Amino acid sequence: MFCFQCQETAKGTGCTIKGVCGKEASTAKWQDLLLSVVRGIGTIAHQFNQAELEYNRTQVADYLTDALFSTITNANFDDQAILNKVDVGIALKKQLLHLAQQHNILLPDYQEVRWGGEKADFDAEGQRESILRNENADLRSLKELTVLGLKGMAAYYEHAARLGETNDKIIAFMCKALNTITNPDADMQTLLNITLETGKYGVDVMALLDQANTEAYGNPELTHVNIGVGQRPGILISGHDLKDIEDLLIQTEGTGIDVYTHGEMLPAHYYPQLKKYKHLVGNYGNAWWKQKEEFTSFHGPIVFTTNCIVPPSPSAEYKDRVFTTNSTGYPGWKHIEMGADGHKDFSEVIALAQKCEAPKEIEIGEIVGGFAHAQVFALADQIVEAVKTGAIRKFVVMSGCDGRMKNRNYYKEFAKALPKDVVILTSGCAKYKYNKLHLGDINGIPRVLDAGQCNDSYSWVVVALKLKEIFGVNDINALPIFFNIAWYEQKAVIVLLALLHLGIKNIHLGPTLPAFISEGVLKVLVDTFGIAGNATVEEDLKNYIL
Ligand code: SF4
Ligand code: SF3
Repeated sequence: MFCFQCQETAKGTGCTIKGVCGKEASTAKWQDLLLSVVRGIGTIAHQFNQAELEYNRTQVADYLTDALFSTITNANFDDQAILNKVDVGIALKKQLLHLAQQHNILLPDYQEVRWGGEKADFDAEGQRESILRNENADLRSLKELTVLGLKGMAAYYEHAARLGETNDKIIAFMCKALNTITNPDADMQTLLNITLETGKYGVDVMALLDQANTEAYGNPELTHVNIGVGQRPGILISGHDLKDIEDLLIQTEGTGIDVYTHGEMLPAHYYPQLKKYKHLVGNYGNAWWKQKEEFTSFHGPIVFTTNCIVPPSPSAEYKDRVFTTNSTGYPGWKHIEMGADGHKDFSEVIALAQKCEAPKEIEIGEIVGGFAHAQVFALADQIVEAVKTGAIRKFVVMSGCDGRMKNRNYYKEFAKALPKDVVILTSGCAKYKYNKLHLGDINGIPRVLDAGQCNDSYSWVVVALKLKEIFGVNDINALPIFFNIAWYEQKAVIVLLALLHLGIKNIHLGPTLPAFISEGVLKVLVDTFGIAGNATVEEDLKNYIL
């Protein structure tokens, strides 16, 4: 196997025997095979789009987004589920090939288009389609940067689509990008262009999801979230899918069960149409990587709506009370499928919860969040006044992911060491490094403003553009904002590409730079965008804040 898509990759270069995340070599091989089927379908669909041929676009969109999403770090560890998606893809590809023949559409002669999908070839094809099939490190790097961005885009698109918001242009771009990276002769410039264009559609997909979430559940608002526990049994819901938590809240109402959010589901509390449920009682625990201890003490069922799953140890007490849904999966865990009406049936989870003890208290108090763009705009006068009087001197965007590596303590220490006139703008699970530190406020404005999930990084873009207008500067980079982003998995890749597309320069990316960025590509990113890794807390404070 070879996988280098996340920040925790082995030795900072690539996992070759088993994933640090727990991914087996077999799963990596089937994911490589699945991605080759995705490239084949994307390439064919792109030719249809070029020829303006009508075909079942929704079927292609649903397939591509689910398949890409299931290969995101910590999303799906279930070989059989991945192989089922390969089978569905091969059947879809056959339909598309048939259509191409009927309409005399000439298809490119790429292996991914040609491959017939015979079961006996799965193993050899999976190995052939490894990331290392691209021998040139720089071309490979750009192709991976693009496909990893597409994975993040697929995840956000899937959430938006579940809430009824779709956009054919985003899917058409995905197909175009898949076509470009499938071409074995694509050159550096072509690949660089498609990588950067991925960022444009990254902005569009985050805007689409923002619209879907706010239309369905209202604008996030300032909210105090309880981090303690109640007396009743609970269900813990993790991941990013708001439609799932809504279904769960509706179905648990009046059952004597409390619902708790976990990890990236915390921002559900900020939405008026979700926080109205009285039995949504709090957030339990921290970022994804602490789940082994926290799931044990939670006592009740856990539902994963997206990544990040940590494989349980063989003796894990909680392993019979975990459920997956959407693109996630884990061997032996029950997967909840979507019903024909677009809703999930959580009755089995609820019945199990009724037999469980209430969660054990692991902390008490509350955390504050809900500062997506509308809430920040509501405070705009106060914020602008604070900037004008110098009460707020700088903003630091510290969005992104959390992870288990020790060097991530940088973010906690950096947050603690920031001068009292600096405000942290956050989103994603990175915030768990500092959202319980009680960093205080500036004239009533909290010093940690949490917009929500990683996709809500979009809010900081909207806020930055607004500040640019208010302060009358021509360049977004002239604002007193420092971008110090923490990454782990591939949703952070699409967020990064989106920020680059918007012309944001000098972004710091840590705790280490991605293994999939080759030396040649790094040079381009440094020369064009001033991208840098982080140094020590002291050095970064001295160079960028003080
Ligand atoms: Fe390794 Fe990360 Fe890939 Fe898992 S996702 S196999 S940890 S690079
Ligand atoms: Fe976290 Fe997995 Fe990325 Fe949505 S839950 S930010 S790591």
